[in-house]
Amino acid sequence: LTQDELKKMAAYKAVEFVQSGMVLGLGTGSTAKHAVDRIAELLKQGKLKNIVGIPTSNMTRDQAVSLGIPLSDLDTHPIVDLAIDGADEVDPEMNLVKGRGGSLLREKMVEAASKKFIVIVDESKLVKHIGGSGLAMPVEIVPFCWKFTLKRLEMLFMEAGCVGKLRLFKDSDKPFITDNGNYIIDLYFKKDMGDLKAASDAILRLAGVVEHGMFLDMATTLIVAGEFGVTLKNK
Ligand code: DER
Repeated sequence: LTQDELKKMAAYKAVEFVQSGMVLGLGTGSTAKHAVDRIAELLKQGKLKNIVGIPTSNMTRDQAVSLGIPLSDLDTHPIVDLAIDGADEVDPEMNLVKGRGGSLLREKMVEAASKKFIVIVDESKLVKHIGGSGLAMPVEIVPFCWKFTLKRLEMLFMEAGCVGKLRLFKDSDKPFITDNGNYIIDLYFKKDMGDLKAASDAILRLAGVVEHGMFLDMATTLIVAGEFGVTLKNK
């Protein structure tokens, strides 16, 4: 099975929990894309009715529009019944790293407003503890004096050997711009960042920081697709 087939399996399993009449948080990324496709398919087949989607990015909004999924937003639906989204890393407590696709702010707003949040991953996303993989920990910041903010973020995690990099558009030297007009600093840790809640609070205290990619204590269900099939775990 290819990684994409595993992602599709996890996504389809999650959509089994969608009921007619729900307000759905529609995630972003290559795994969530399959869930959005599947929801549209069931709507077309009449197996699902009266669904309203709250997209977590302009990319997902465009996909949902092209598939005919009715859309709304958090202003109209401040409470979301179920959100389905992927993740870059998942630890045993279901803490997540998200945002390597750049949509972390709207994802976190939608998923924090959701009564249930199903995370769908292939097994490659499972880690012992988040931020330890040496891969990017995204932080959305305002563009104003971004070098200053980058330095402040690195100093926060000096002991963990943290290095920050301004995210650029693919094959470009232009800074990546999020759906919200902000920049992203990707933090890379050489050592464990320690207590996640403390790290989260410290990052958010920095003026100039908008949001970060640690989703702590937010997921309610984890669906993992691996070579031995699909497993589901509730928080
Ligand atoms: O950027 C994001 O938050 C995405 O949801 C990411 O975490 C998962 O993307 P993937 O399903 O393409 O790996």
